Amino acid sequence: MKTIFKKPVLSRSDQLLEERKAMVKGLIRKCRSRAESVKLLIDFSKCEDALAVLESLMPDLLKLISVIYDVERPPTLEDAEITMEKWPDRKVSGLFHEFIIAHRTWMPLRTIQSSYRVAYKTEKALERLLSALEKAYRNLKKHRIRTQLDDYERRLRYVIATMIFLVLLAGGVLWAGLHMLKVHMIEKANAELGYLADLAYKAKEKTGRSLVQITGSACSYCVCKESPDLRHLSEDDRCVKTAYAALGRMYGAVKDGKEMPEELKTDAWGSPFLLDENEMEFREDDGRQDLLISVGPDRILGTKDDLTAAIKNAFVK
Ligand SMILES: [Ca+2]
Ligand SMILES: [Ca+2]
Repeated sequence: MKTIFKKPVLSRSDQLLEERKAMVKGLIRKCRSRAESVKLLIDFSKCEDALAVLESLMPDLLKLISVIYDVERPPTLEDAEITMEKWPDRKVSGLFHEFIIAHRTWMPLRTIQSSYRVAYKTEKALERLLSALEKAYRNLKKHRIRTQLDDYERRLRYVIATMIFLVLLAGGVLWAGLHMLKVHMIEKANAELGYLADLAYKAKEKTGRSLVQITGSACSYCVCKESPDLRHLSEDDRCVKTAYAALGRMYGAVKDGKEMPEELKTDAWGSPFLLDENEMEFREDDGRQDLLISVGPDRILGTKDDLTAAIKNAFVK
């Protein structure tokens, strides 16, 4: 791994190639920025200023061509016109020719406001020429002026992309694992609620008494409303004690007074199951169903992750 991140020491010839590439990149940036200014000035009807910026761009454009094609010194405009037929890329020489012709047409019209059409034509020709030069440079970089630094950067990009992929993959696996665990715990809590609801119904049937009568409360969970955050409650807390007592009486009614197993008293997240006794609470014909409640994953009563199970009525149909 250490060798992957170690920057290579470049030979003298590679150093020269890197300097050439840095020069090309700098010149492309300068030309692009001024080409953008030319376009904006034309858009704002400042054609004369646009032409001045275009002419200031010309030496850098010629220098860019000379560095891309590795010519010893930048050609003058006249040199370029003579030699462009011999440039290795015919497309670039063709576009350069188009640009020069458009520029020459524009020059004598510099003070004429209606020269927009010619100005835009020149600006478009410049845009096409710059794009072709950038493409020529990319091809050159890929095949002829490749150095150990390019291989090093490619390796580095690959390693970083692989690391990002692995981190995302690990994050995805972790998220999926946690999600599945959460789903499993909710299923478990719902199954336990179902079991307890069935038990509560049997308690009513077996004793012939309502749940209000069995537990001795019309709302044994109401005491928990005073401090609905059940995360840090001890076994001695009133909410926990009341919940356990109500569940214990209900269980004992079915199981002939036996103690309720500890694991049945709490949900998948360790909070006590809560009861709201309702059937026949206010009148003989009060048909509201008794409710069993799990405060859910957040362990707070009254939030949207709470789970409930209605207990079947035994008396009021
Ligand atoms: Ca009630
Ligand atoms: Ca909750």
